[in-house]
Amino acid sequence: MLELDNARDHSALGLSDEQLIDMYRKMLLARKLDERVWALNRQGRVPFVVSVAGHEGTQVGAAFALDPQRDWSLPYYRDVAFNLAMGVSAKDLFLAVFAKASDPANAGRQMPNHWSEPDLNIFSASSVIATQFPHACGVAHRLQATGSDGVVMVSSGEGATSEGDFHEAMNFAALHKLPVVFLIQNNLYAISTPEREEVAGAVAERAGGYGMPGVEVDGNDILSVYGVMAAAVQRARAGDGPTLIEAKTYRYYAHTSDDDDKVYRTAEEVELWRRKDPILVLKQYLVESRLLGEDLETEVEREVTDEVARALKEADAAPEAVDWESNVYAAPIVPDEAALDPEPEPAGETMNMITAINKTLHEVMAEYDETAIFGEDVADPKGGVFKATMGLTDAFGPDRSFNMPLAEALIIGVGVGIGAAGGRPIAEIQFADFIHPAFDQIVSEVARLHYRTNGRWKLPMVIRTPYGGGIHGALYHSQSIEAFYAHVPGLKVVVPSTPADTKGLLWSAVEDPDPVMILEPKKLYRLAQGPVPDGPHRVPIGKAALRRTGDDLTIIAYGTMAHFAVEASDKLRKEGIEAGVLDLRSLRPLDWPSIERAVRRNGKVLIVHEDNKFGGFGAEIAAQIAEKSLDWLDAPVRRYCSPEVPAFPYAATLEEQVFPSVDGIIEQARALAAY
Ligand SMILES: Cc1ncc(C[n+]2csc(CCOP(=O)(O)OP(=O)(O)O)c2C)c(N)n1
Repeated sequence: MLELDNARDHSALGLSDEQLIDMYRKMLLARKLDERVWALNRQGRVPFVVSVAGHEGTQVGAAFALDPQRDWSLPYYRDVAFNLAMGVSAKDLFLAVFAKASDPANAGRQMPNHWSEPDLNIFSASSVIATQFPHACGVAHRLQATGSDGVVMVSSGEGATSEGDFHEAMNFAALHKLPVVFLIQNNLYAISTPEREEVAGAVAERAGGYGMPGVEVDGNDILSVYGVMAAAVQRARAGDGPTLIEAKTYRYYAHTSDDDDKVYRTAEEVELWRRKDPILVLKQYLVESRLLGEDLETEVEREVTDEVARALKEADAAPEAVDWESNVYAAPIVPDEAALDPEPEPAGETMNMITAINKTLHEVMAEYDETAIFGEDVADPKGGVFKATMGLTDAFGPDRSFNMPLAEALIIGVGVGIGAAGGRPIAEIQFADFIHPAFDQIVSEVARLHYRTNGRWKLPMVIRTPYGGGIHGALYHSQSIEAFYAHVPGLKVVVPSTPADTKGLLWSAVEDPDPVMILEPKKLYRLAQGPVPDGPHRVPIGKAALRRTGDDLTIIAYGTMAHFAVEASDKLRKEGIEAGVLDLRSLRPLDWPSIERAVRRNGKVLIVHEDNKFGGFGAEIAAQIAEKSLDWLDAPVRRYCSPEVPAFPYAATLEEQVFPSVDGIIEQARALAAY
């Protein structure tokens, strides 16, 4: 257990009289702002309010132990007082409440209380409970790896400590002795659910399982909170690792303006806690210490009231938010030129796809010091289950190439934090089938960060994962996941089919300021051989490659199926059918001009993918052709995909029946050509 500094004397804690008065001012400011915001809500002027009242002692006490110049924080939605104490202005908070265009955190795109202030190292938050914990670890990992002595504070309510993200982050923070302080504000309820129905044991005791100190503190006593927090920060700064602090506190109002707390707690209970109001506790201390007389109290009260009124007025007068469309991407890509001719084979040493990946990773990591690669078993000596990351730990050290615990949400969440703190994360998910635990981090966090902050945070993250079937991988080593992720604005999704493109897309992805998911067709890891240019080689994201031209039909495919389509096209040519092959390479953004050109060229399109047909990516291509190029069609668009069974049954006799084949493509192409 961490030593709890129970000094009831602020100077013993290193706090000056002025700092103490300032703490009081910040608490009062938060309370008055809170009251004002509730009033606005009752007047029907703002739709949604999250209250801080009751938590001010915990939050201001914690903030005063941090240094916004070098420390980072990942506050949660109730942290109004924390943000004010860190230097966010009351006006900025009102801009968020009114969802105005100049709301610096969200530009009107998120509900209020979704903090973000890059200038104060306050990282953007979503509404998803607990996703911030892995982010905090990522930031801390980057700080640690770059030799900074910065500390990361991450907070939540006690309800959040039941989420997997919390536990995965605690584990990782303890493993790496990361400079993180987990601050849990236990107000006894998660909306209506009382603590006894959500937390087994005590929150602070959860630290024990991860071998880190856990401390319980009276969250309504700002001096106790400050003492514990300062000790935890000092411990983290000294390299001694993370601490979990459980601050016992209470919220005086309902969970949010949409909640009715009368149905789950009594007025007497609220009243009991009001007697321990953190503002009263500090005020009493100040009066007893002769630091707060009537004059000063009146002055502080007036100052704070004026500040709230001024901030409200200014925010109210600010222009409304109108821009809903910009900043989905940091570098939007709108393909405008169709692929006209087959891409010439590049010159270079012939190698397979997995070798190309490994060589490229060595190159990009040598080129960019800020890159870090991590995932399950990626570190040497194993170097990845497919050997894609072989030699990287030896070459670049364990801070830049490291194993992750078996926790996919953590892998992606840590990547978010590394990216936030200036790194270029390259996350490996061992098999695409196991990416699903990270769906939330990818869709809610990775893809939305740029948009939700209107471009104030960028995430140049690469997510690599082997995907697809045809290798007897059975139901859980064969899945095609592209339809899930290509659907999501904010992500870029690419699928190479040749070793050279794998290299080129990887270089482009690492250099791209947006998150890019690279789906590596693992059937092609050793099957696809080809020349790969030496040194930096970039294939533009959003650009399809015409592999074959043909006047009878065009096969549109990607990944393993593009590889098969080329083989099918060459065989079809021998029987007099000219089938063009358009290898999409990039699913989002989609190279529409090249698709359109293919449709115009021969009016017949066969879309091939190994994912099942229903709701698959081919449906998007077919729909776009129907919407935009119907008049050019000479035959209905055909889709050749796997049937509606989970991909793919294990026995060779089963898999060969459902996995799309070269012969299957040929058969479909013949029928289409004859239409
Ligand atoms: C993953 C997720 N599940 C559910 C919700 C809905 N939700 C919002 S706040 C909340 C309760 C959180 O309680 P706690 O962590 O104790 O924090 P408090 O609000 O009490 O400060 C819930 C269930 C959500 N935002 N995210």
